[in-house]
Amino acid sequence: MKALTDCRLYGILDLNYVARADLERVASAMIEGAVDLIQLRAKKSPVAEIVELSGRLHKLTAAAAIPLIVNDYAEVAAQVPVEGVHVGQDDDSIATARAKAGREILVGRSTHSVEQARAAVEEGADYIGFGPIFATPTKPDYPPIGMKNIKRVHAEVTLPIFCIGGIKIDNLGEVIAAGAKRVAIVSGLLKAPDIVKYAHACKNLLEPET
Ligand code: TZP
Ligand code: MG
Repeated sequence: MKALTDCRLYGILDLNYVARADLERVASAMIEGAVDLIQLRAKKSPVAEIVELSGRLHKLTAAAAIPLIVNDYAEVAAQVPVEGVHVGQDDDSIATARAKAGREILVGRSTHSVEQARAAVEEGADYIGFGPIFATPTKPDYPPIGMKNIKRVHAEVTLPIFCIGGIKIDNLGEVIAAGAKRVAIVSGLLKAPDIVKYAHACKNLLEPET
């Protein structure tokens, strides 16, 4: 399984953008495009459905040695051999997420400020999301935090940091120039006419890490 520290491009499969029937096709395209880890984000689905969908996805991600992370519901990790869960500021604590999974998993935390990023370290997160960098229809209620603190968060937090929110191939160069080493992309990837090409292009900008 790919180590988190080797991951630069985080692809998020959000069911607001992908039909359930297309899940495997889109995940395969992400994998072919060299996405390093994948999250299933299914905000409107009951846990039983997330269990079912993550089980389907895990067959593909495991074959490609790519970690699969489930958004919000750590209890899914007790039923499906996903590699991790991702929790937001209003979700379970890191400790609760680990307890619900009942086994060793990766736990990621969404953060929206340098202070929250530092708190996530204190709490024992394995990685953080940092954003939204730009305004995004995927998370419309969160004000964008901009690029100004990207350097600072990297100076103060040594966990893997995935900048997120409104990141597209067209602004990825700027985000990297502002200090980002890793990014998570939802709509940019999922709405791309050719996901494989789009992912490869993003990955090429992110590597090699210095
Ligand atoms: N957390 C902060 S911004 C965001 C999440 C889940 C959504 C990012 O989506 P997109 O479509 O890549 O802007
Ligand atoms: Mg959440």
